[in-house]
Amino acid sequence: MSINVTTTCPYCGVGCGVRAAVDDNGAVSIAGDEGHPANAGRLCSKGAALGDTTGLDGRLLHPEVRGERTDWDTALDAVADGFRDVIEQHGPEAVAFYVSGQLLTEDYYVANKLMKGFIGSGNIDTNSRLCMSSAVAGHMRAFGEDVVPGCYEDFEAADLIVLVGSNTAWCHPIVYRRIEAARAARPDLKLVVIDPQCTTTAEDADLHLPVAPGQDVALFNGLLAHLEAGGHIDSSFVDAHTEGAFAALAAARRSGNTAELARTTGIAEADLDCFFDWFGATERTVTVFSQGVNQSSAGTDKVNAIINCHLLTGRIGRAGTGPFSITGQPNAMGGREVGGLANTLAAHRDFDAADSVATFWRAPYIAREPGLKAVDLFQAIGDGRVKAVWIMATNPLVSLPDADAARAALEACDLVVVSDCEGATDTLACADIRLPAAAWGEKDGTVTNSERCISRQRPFLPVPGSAQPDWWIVTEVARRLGHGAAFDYDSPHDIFREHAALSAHDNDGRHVFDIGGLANLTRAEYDALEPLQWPVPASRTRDSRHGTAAKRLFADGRFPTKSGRARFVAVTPRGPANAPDTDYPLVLNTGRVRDHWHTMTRTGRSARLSAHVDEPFATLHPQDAQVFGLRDGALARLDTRWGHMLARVRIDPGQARGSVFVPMHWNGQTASAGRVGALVNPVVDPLSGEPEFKHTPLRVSAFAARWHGFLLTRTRPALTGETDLDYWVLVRGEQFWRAELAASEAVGDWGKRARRLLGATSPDADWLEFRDERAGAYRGARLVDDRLEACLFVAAEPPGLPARHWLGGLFAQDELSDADRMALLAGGPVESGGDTGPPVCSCFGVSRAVIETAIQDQGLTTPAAIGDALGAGTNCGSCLPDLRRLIDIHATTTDDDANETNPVAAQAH
Ligand SMILES: Nc1nc2c(c(=O)[nH]1)N[C@H]1C(S)=C(S)[C@@H](COP(=O)(O)OP(=O)(O)OC[C@H]3O[C@@H](n4cnc5c(=O)[nH]c(N)nc54)[C@H](O)[C@@H]3O)O[C@H]1N2
Ligand SMILES: Nc1nc2c(c(=O)[nH]1)N[C@H]1C(S)=C(S)[C@@H](COP(=O)(O)OP(=O)(O)OC[C@H]3O[C@@H](n4cnc5c(=O)[nH]c(N)nc54)[C@H](O)[C@@H]3O)O[C@H]1N2
Ligand code: SF4
Ligand SMILES: [Mo]
Repeated sequence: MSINVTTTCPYCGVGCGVRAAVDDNGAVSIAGDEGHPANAGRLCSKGAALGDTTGLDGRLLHPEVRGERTDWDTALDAVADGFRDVIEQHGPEAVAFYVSGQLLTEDYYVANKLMKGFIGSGNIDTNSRLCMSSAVAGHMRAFGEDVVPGCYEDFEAADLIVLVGSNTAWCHPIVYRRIEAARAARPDLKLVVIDPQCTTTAEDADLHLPVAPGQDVALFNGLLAHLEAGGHIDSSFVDAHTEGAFAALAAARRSGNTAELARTTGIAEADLDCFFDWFGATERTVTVFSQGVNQSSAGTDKVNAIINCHLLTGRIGRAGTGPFSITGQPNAMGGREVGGLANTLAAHRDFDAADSVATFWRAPYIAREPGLKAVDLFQAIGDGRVKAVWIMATNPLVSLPDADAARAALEACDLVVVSDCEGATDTLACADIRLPAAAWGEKDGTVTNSERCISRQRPFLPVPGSAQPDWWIVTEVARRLGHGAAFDYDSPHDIFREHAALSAHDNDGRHVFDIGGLANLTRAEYDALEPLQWPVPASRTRDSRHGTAAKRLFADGRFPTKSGRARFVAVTPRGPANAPDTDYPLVLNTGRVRDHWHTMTRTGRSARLSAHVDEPFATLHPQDAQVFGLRDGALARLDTRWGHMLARVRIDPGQARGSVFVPMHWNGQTASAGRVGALVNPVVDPLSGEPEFKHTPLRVSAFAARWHGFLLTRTRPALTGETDLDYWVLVRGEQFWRAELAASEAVGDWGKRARRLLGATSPDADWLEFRDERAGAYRGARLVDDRLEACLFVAAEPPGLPARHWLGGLFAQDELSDADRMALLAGGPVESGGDTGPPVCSCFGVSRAVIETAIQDQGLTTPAAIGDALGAGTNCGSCLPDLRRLIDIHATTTDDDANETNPVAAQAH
């Protein structure tokens, strides 16, 4: 029987609605939900490829205790006994949960309730500490509560959009599509991007301000002083609804004149003037900020420096205005609602509300103090203060700063429990107990997106093996710890109602987060729940749930502080915690690429998503590359005081001088030395505890490889044991796995090694081989019944290797022709035009070469024309910025210039 549901995308905080269908053969198809307010039917490349990620290959399907597969009773008893023993011997502060913005609100709620209400410790923290905690702290200081005042429609209503530390085009693509559409409809709408590097987002902007890393506070203080000097103060708003303006302005004036500011921020004076003038003159201004702001040792101050400018101009709570913290994970917001951060209690209440929450929960041992924040928590695990930890829906051994120290901490910990959907992750490798969690498509519950919109995630696939949803697992452990009565839930619906009721409990309008109007939803109403924005207090009638009441908050100028006024915060610029020095002269900046999600456990399953950027890379400015002797496409070794890695060099004039961008996605399962988290300084913002992922002093040198190579095999190759391979990276292809390889030591006998790597040890294997000892080249291929099974190519330098995409195509063939066999040994297609390179458009697999040929031969000058000719860019639109760049390149340069570096692929920041 076929199934059709509407659900929500499990990736970014845009929170797009998805229509998922399963046909009679079990095939999954995915489309955008036209009815969802976030996306109105659109999906980005990641959302569109969700169907590629639901397979059961590699899933964790059964509980395991110390490496042995077991049943749930045994595993749950082991978790409960382990936690109980530690609590009895060492107290509740010796245990902890480390959870995730990828849990559903219902999962999150029970985990938080168990730790803070029943185990009685504040030690539950979440990966939102690495992501949103500076925004949370900034909101609390300015508004008295963690509230995002605006909504996505404000992007369409604005006349000026300022994106600060946000690569929106790649990380919040559907919001970016909405901005693009608004700009097309109203060319007067101006876009300013503030980012040290010229990202895809920045390339499209009317004005790009390449701020020196960490200097956003100076920049926004400069803006605040300029707004005052230019007479742009909304005095009636400031007088009636704010406090602290005097001190904030005094601090801002110290940022100096434009010339001084240009020196601190590294931005040209004329560009500063232009930005200040636009901001001053434009009433409808939205300032969107993301990780370039939050992930900083001055993250909270950056947030308040931005909010100050909106308070001074009274631009908040009205259409087209406001500071807008855009959330990363699908349920970053829901996690904050339930109180999943160690320094909040529950339902936007702090620890001073402990008695009230304890009464509601009937909690015997409510925590009265904040617990350990993520980085401190792992240090406490490392030094033995925390002896048992349960990690859910996050992969900290890849995503934490100083990730090798985090690994040492887990290795030394008495009891490590990990709940995950995948069978092999870096974190699971350290787990004593592994619990199989239901994945997206199987789970049931709610998430809240960046604009406070609560949406349902609905199941459309059966839960496989013995996997169980996270809420069930937590509840079963709670029962075994003796708290059955408080965790007597039959379904997420029961949990959601309790969560909604808690938000209204003792509220009386003091907390904006109030969804009391949903506390009595019937099961059928919960199942049919349409996306809606909070607050939804009980006083709102059911009919007005879909109204506009919740779209913008603070419209009446009342804020949830004690005085009812918003607070300016006087902030003083300070640079990043550690400046570069002679040993580590560069700065490591880390972040994301368009088609991968975090530690790649999900997008790494999709061949089309893996094609856009297929290796860990380090992007350098051409002059830095020259200084450090690095060539485009070569391998580099990156060292910081905390760790090292290997990455493919990309040279890009859009990269800030002195700064090196590296993506966060590769992990110990997909690369030998690609975990950038191991290099990141674990210094944190003193208020929020958020790490400085964007700024670590770095040294870079060429990696002297004796040979380079790659292999393609139908089955996933096991490379973790090949210790002499300094560099390997595993890439998912359509019908094969590819591994890129390199090493500093020569291989004695390639023939023997190749047979082992390709699984052709039996003497009668159908084996093709070519060697050129002098050139250092080797090619080997294994065939089974004339079908290509595996092949390996080795050369002294990367350019000596054949094209990957052409070879990948051979795996689609049931039988190799003689010409194909020849080509395999020759290391390239015999007829020309056989290879077109990696795709720019992942939806239709259209490569750069094909697009460039069409631009030249057919004289195409717009992305729409490329779409008509080739289909590229007509589905999800994620590649539209890339298409515009290719058009620009061909309008302004000759082919030879354009080929010098690879601008499309190089824009991977
Ligand atoms: N494709 C994709 N999309 C994602 C994700 C993903 O993994 N992949 N993850 C999601 C999550 S959880 C999050 S949190 C968001 C993150 O979304 P973004 O914050 O947009 O992404 P990042 O690449 O981490 O960083 C954004 C930019 O900050 C810039 N930056 C660095 N230092 C500074 C500075 O000092 N000042 C300023 N102004 N900018 C600076 C970087 O150069 C970078 O371009 O993306 C979400 N969306
Ligand atoms: N260097 C560097 N590091 C960073 C950042 C950066 O910019 N630079 N950004 C930081 C940010 S903003 C974030 S949000 C983090 C993200 O970092 P992580 O949270 O560590 O990354 P994910 O890969 O999303 O990990 C989610 C894990 O949960 C599993 N999972 C998925 N769904 C479920 C489920 O329903 N239940 C359970 N139990 N498991 C599930 C997945 O298989 C995966 O193993 O990374 C942070 N780390
Ligand atoms: S923008 Fe893309 S990744 Fe984000 S929610 Fe929408 S479809 Fe998912
Ligand atoms: Mo995030």
